[in-house]
Amino acid sequence: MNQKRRKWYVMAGLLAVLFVLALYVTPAEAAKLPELKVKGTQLVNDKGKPVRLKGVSTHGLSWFPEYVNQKSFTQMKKKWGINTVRLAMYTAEYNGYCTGDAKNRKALEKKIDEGVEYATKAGLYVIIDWHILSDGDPKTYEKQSLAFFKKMAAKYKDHTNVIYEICNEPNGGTSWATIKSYAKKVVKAIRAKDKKAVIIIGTPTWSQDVDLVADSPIKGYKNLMYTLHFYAGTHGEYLRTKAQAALDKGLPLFVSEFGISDASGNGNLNKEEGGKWMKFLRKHKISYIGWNLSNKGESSSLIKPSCKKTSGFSDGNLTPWGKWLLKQFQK
Ligand code: IDC
Repeated sequence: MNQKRRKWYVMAGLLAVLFVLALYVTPAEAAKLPELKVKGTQLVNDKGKPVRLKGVSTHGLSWFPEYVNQKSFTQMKKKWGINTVRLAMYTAEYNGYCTGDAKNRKALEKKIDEGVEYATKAGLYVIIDWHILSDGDPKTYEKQSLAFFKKMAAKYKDHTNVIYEICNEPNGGTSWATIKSYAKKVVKAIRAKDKKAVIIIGTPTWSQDVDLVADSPIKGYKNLMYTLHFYAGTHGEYLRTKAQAALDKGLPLFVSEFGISDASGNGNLNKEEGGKWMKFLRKHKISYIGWNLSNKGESSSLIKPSCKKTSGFSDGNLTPWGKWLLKQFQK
């Protein structure tokens, strides 16, 4: 072999190695999403430009774990146009994190690890949701929550796409003073490890009394947002007025869960009221997450009960709510 030809082979070999390396390295690199910040009431990207997160919440991770898979996450990003997925981990209901045994807790943590990994590979932001519900006061499982979020924050502090939601929907008359005292502890625990991630804080009365919270938000930390939830079949203008009052007082809101059925997650869809809500959210550049990615027989499920697939959904596999929500993502 002459000198020239040998050089050529070496070059070609090097290029091939580089090509293969690029194949492995690029997906992880591409998935590093811009770090998010809160500026005024608005979520912004690393360049200070307003960002709206739009996405889908899982049903309970113990209930419907099968929908947390790479194919479904990638499809939702590419075909549905979402940029965020929420991993809803019930604390009390149905093999909840705090009511089940140690094995169950381990399984749930594994599901979250998988969910974060799939979301990261798909290029999605991912919300880790401490889904309190029948345990109406977040202090009921405060100790467990602190341990959980310390663990999560240590694990995910370098992920730019992870968001922590620390108490889905306080209820049962739990006051903002009580929630605030819980939230201050959890935020402090998260910030000990993760200095910047966005943290979403639940508000009284199933995350509706944002106007009350706006009178006394948590001070001393950046990148905190507050939860506003609505189901358009039950909640209309009255709740938008409360939300507007909160925004006027400068409270950053995040709609980490909503539907257009009634508040039970079932019943008729109210598309007209849903449309009014979407207009309101658009006007204020508020992020929103639709409930829920499952085929449970209720009108707030995105997938028809007859569809047994857990990815690769066609339009025909979607419920009327699923079709409606997809149209919103594409607007
Ligand atoms: C509902 C589910 C339903 C489940 C129930 C458990 O859709 O399948 O049996 O929880 O109590 C919320 C909650 C969310 C609810 C949803 C609909 O955050 O957990 O899911 N909802 O009721 N707040 C308002 C409505």
